[in-house]
Amino acid sequence: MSQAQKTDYTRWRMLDEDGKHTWHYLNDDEAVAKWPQTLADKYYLGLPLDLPDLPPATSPLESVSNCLTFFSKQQLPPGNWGCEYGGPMFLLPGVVIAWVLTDTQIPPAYATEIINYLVSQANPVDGGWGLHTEGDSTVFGTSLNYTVLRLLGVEAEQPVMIKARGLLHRLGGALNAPHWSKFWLAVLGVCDWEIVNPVPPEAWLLPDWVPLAPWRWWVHIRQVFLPMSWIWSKRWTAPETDIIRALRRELFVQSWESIDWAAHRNDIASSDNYHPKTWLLNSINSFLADIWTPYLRPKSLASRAEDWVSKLIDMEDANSDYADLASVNAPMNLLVCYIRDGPDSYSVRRHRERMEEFLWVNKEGMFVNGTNGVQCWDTAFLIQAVSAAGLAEDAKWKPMLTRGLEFLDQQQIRENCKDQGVCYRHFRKGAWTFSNRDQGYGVSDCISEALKAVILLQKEADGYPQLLEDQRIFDAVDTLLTYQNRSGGCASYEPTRGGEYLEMLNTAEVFGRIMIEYDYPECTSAVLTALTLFSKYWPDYRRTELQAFIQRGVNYTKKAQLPDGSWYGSWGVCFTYGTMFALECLGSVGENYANSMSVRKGCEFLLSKQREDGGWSESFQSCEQMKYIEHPSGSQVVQTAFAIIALLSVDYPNSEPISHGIRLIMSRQQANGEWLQEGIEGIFNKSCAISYPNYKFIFTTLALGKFAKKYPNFKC
Ligand code: LAN
Repeated sequence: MSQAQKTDYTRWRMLDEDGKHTWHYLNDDEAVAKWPQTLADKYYLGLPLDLPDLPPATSPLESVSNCLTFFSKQQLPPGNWGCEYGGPMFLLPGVVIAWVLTDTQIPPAYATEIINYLVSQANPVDGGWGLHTEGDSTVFGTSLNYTVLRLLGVEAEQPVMIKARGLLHRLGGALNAPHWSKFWLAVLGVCDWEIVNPVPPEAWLLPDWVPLAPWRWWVHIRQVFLPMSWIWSKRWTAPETDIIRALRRELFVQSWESIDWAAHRNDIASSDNYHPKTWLLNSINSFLADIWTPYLRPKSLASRAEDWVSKLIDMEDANSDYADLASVNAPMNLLVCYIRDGPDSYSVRRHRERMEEFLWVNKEGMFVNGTNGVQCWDTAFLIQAVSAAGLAEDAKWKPMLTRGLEFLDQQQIRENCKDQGVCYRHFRKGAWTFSNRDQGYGVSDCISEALKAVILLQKEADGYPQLLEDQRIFDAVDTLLTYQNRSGGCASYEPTRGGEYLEMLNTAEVFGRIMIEYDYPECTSAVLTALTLFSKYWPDYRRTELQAFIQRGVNYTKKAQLPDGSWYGSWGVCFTYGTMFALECLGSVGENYANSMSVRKGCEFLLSKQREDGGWSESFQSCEQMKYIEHPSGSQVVQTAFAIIALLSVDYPNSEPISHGIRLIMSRQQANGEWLQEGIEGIFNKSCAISYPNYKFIFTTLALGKFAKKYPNFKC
């Protein structure tokens, strides 16, 4: 297979069934004629849209209207918006390796575009791949993506492979890979299992009161640890093939036969070592690897642990109809089912189908998204943005917003997980997820943003159908009220269950702050603003609890403010993002520039970062290094919008800096109403960037709309 091939981009279609996104390549001309490519497909694929120029905007509201003219055309039939959700470079390998290991057919169009994508992402200087698309090359990214290309048939002597291999060898080869890479390579049989630090399923047999018991870990780590531990415990390895034998020669600096695998368990390249393993973890690992597993581990205990882990995996699959939490655990769960239930079992077939939902195609090729989409999140924000502009009752946008509301109506989770206590799941009745209902994981801020959108349309605006009856709104609020930590802050999927000392057991090496839930100013703010809005319409519902919750949340928010007046954002880039949420939160309870010291400091922080052209600019590196770092290409539309939203939500009195930012946003709008992609917008676990392409439409609209409401006579 040559890397120069390209599929015919006019044959790709994205199907959105009830918020489930899958990509289809139509080989057959008849099918092409029957299923025309939509504007949204073309936009995702980077094909020309041929949209007419709109009359240039002379006011912020006209700019909003131009944006909505563009963006409304991208709305998908169920009422949501779609978008790519790339950035991380370790997700595609999991999916492709799992396909290969489970004899899943890889359609040729997929293989071609995956190859194209990886080739396009190879670092132009050294030929490697990083942890994420913006990062420097790492052994993690390079060892796994090199493996993917080889598994998909790219010859080892292709220039792109020679270059990548050269870099991998300079970084010490795959022996220097982090844990997750060693795991996949061991499953493939490219490494020996001895090189993989222990992932003992016995951890799941610890009583709940033990401070390091896995139920206390952050849900992502816990759900990845489950299938990983089952496979590790079985030491399952794929049958040897020519390509595996070839990879054994290609990925290492030394001859494969000569490697003392156990001696390299802790090797890791400095490029990958974002969170070095602690002495505690190293001691536990050596006890488990050198003493417990070979000499002490009773077989009966191992099999009891495997059985329990296997049940928990089944519960995860059942609770999400095999969609699973994200694209890391889903391919691992597929592999567990393949090993345990056989290649033609229902569990394997259903996993294969659901894994399709992680794939995305853009102009560079096919890759794997961080989740099975951003459906509820983007839809909820878009509704809020249009409402903030005062346009919710405008007949022109009502049909679009009504469909958005219908989508949120469809996507609300109606029941808690079956046996939620047994599988350590949190309440989810009345919740919304980040993506779609099937995925099944409520998140504090996703529930809140969707709830706000519903209330804004059903209560604040006239003429919308009352799709969610009060009880469903109360269900959402009841669940939200379970989210507050003792600190007053809220975390993401669950309240925090374990102490920060658990970070000492962070085995992943490449991420920070991953072992437990933390308080996040942005999540706390979302919950508080949702509860404040809710209590405006239902002032008597659990009134005392709501008031106490809000008060504690405000106290937490103030405490979380940094000495320079900013707030650190953990999920978006970065201090501008965190400060926007925190100020919105304070603004929602009546604090403003005139009456609050905290607000004043927050505003001053933002103003100190405004650039000469009126914009704000922050790089994802701020998140990694925890200090404000400007984006190398100057002002960014998205951060400019964040800053403006923040200033407006606390009544910053001087319109001058704000209008300066507004002008910058408007000057970047294209003739068809869109904004072009700029720097990457999101982050997770401090080190991995992830894109939120719809932010350039949603947050600009919110900033422009809020501004237009406050200064209706402003003209450019
Ligand atoms: C997300 C995406 C959305 C995000 C917000 C809602 C924006 C945030 O406010 C709360 C946390 C949440 C839900 C979130 C958590 C971590 C995710 C799921 C991701 C950043 C998308 C991908 C990432 C996931 C952990 C990727 C897999 C990697 C592992 C380390 C397991």
